[in-house]
Amino acid sequence: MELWFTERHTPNVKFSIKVDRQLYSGNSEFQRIDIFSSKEFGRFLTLDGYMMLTEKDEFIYHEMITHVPMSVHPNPKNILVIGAGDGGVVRELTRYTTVENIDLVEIDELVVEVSKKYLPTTACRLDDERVHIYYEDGVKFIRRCEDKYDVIIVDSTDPFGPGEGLFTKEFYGSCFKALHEDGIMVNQHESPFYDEDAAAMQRSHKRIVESFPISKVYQAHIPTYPSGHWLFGFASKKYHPVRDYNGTKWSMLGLHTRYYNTQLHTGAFALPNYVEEMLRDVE
Ligand code: AG3
Repeated sequence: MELWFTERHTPNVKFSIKVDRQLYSGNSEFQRIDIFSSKEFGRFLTLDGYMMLTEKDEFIYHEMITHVPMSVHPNPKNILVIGAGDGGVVRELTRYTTVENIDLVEIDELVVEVSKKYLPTTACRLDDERVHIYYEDGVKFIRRCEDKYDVIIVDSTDPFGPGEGLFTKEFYGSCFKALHEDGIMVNQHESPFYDEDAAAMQRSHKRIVESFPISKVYQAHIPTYPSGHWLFGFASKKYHPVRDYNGTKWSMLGLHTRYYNTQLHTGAFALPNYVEEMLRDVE
């Protein structure tokens, strides 16, 4: 008997991974949570049947969503992470000795519990003393924040279900208010490739452009997400992600990364023409 996990990427495309074993399945108040093990990708986490991370390729996503803003901001000390209960973003952030405080706002406590138990390589730094976890809806949490953070990282699910509010104009406005005058917000920005994802990506880009003076998009190659071509949004009050980037300073930190490097940082902001056109259409 063969066991396969399948995610529907479009009404006409499916992506499947052969499963060795299902390690966990449960329902929280918010969503269904599953952990599988596989030969090709190691263990992987899905929420409501959508791929969140695999042990094999999560480093790409977590390095790119974290090190790009952390290397542009000259002195990031107070960080807010929204979503990301699997701990991948926190793992990357705790490598910066200059970071003083990390607030992690995750709506679903069960995601944290399950990740700690089954995904020790991503959830390994959630107990760092600088990390404070709030089990709350990020949309509500951020309404109360003003002039507080240097960097905000929005590691959401897709723009439906529990993560829907994290793609709204109101939410981006709250992020702007929650940041210091030179703050940076980065978010997972969906894929430009399939029509439905591209439409979601354009909608969120439009709202970010309306909320921040500097709003750029960068890309990475993530094999287990729809089309494998994924985007991140870089929204900023003051710093430009390429012109204000000091790669030499970041290299001096001596952090070992497997995907991110200083040349790739600049290159990731060079987008294919069809993506540039989609973004220009809503700017
Ligand atoms: N955040 C989810 C990215 C979106 C994936 N979409 C999909 N598979 N349809 C990933 C969380 C990792 N910390």
